[in-house]
Amino acid sequence: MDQKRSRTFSGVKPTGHLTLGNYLGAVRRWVEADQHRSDALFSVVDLHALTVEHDPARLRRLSRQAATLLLAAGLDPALCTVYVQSHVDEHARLSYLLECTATDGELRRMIQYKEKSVRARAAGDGVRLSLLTYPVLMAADILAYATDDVPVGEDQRQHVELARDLALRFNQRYGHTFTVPRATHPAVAARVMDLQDPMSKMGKSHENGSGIVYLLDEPDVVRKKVMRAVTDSGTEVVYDREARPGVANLLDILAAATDRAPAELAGEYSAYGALKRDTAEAVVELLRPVRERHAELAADPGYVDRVLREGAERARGMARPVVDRAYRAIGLLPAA
Ligand code: AQP
Repeated sequence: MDQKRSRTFSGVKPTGHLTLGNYLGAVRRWVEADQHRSDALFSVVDLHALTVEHDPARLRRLSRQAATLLLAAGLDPALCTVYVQSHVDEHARLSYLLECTATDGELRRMIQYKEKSVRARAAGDGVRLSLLTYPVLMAADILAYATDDVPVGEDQRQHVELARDLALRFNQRYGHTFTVPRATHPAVAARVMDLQDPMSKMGKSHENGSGIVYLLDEPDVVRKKVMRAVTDSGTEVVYDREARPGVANLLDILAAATDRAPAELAGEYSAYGALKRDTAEAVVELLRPVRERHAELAADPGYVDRVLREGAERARGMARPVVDRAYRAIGLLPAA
């Protein structure tokens, strides 16, 4: 008997240029595994980029660039659905119902809210209400597609947990409506750290880019950033994320780029210099085809537009019945 293919949803927010962290933690698995083995949707989640100070023209540019990079990395519109979140109204439609399911307390506990609200206040900016509520929108992104698997980096674990909790609560109160999703993480490099500050995640919206490898960085820029990575005091190459976070981060990156195990690689190096050199070259080679394909696709914006238009149509068709079902279940009168 035919088994139903599982459903995958994940996304990337256009708050900056995509990074090596996005690639190793998420995008590469979408390309190599998820789009082949499941019914998969990948979205440029642009509404999430509105939760902090933003420039409209830059947001438009970054949204297009992110979509182009997803295709350049190897997402194939014949295998999966690639689209922009704001092109599909169902996300925002469902989000409100989930706001009526979530509690103020559970949103205030979100680590990203705590960290980013401190940052916004320190910069003298107001804290947008959407910074508090966007994990509910993310839950809507996931639940609208009856998603089984959410392939994400480690930093998104808490948000996917919230989506699970909301699905279970809604189902319990109003009858079975949503599939309960689960997060999946890569075995290695689920949390790539900033090369200049190995205690912080490599994040695309961070202001100082010297510890961040962007997917579109030129090879020499990648080499420079990796060679200047902060390592730990000591000279021995050992894999210990707690005691030697800088070296462990390089080992994670090299391991992910070469499909090896970080602890095993550690045994092959006796000095930081050689480890940095090999890591730099491995990253340059890993990103080379993505950069090259991006240049080709960026020269053909009509193709990217078409993919996004068709993707949004497909996505709408998948989300609408689920969201309509939720509207009925919660007690809203169907339009005659
Ligand atoms: N450093 C990382 N290591 C592993 N995975 C990562 N991801 C992000 N950074 C790393 C994963 O990439 C997917 C898309 O991420 P995102 O666009 O939601 O977040 P971001 O790149 O971290 O962007 P920001 O704006 O800089 O976010 P904050 O401010 O939250 O750091 C996700 O699957 C994510 O896990």
